[in-house]
Amino acid sequence: VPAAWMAALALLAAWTTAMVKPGGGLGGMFQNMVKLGSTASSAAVVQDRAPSWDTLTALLHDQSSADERSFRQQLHDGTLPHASALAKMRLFGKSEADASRITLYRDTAAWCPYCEKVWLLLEEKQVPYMVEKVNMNCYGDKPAWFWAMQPSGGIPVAKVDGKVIRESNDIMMAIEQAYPERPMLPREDSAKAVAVRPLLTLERQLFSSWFRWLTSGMNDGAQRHNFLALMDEVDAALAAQGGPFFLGEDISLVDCMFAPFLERMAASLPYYKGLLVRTNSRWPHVQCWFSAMEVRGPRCQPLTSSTLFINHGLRVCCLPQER
Ligand SMILES: N[C@@H](CCC(=O)N[C@@H](CS)C(=O)NCC(=O)O)C(=O)O
Repeated sequence: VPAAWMAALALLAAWTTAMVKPGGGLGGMFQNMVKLGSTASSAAVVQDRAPSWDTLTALLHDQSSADERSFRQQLHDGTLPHASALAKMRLFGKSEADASRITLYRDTAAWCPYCEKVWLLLEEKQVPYMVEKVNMNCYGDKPAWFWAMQPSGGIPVAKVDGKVIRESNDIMMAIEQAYPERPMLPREDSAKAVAVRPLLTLERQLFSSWFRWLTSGMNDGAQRHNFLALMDEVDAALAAQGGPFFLGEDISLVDCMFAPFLERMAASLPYYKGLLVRTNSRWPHVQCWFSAMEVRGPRCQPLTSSTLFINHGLRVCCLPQER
């Protein structure tokens, strides 16, 4: 153990000694740290002087601006006028009983793109819902109740009208069926309906090509070429429907499926591969799509994550650590 660390532990031990009470048990972290320093093996009790959650809540309240307090109140009440990854309940003018029809189990840090696409759909359709958060493997453990519900540990999971659904696409379809108001897919007998399946296939192809390229240093030229060709297809698909969205002038479930991934491509590729996506003149329809998604405004704010936030998430969860 370095000398500086030992000195720090000795200081900590001295400090805790001032608060020692004989006869009781030491609590968690201090106990371990004091034992580590091995100077306080006789210590019995460290009084927990940490402020309580209630005290911290009161402190936060006192030191917040009126705007911050209002934000937290609306967040708590499920009445924020815009989407927030912090929200645990969203009402859209409905009751808590309405919201309890759907619980979305998503990741605490809001990094998972599959959770995000379900979230975008709920926000865009203004379906009231509840949220439970669990950690991703890359930064934490999941609670036992989650493993019992989802043996693979994968997210997202949703409970829709009491039924547990464990795949993001199935969750989206279940939401679409349970809430036919504000439809996000064209009617099955319409001309646009035939475009949906090929677009969803294209989205998966684009995702695979991006992810392979991003996470491997092999065949960089070929991988780049493959990604560019698929982006050309995406741009052509947007043009074919007249834009700005994938099925034309209205946002749809297809946009919700593409958004988390295009957002991550636009954040990561300039940084890791020197390729602009958001502003690349080779893909003018993709540019229009990004602009249209960005002005969805308070109903749905899909593309507001910062580049730094996205790249940090990708680095922690997906990229080889030595990069
Ligand atoms: N097939 C799944 C794939 C979802 C997926 O890959 N989720 C990742 C997170 S982005 C996951 O479950 N990872 C486990 C974890 O990190 O805890 C779906 O579409 O729902």
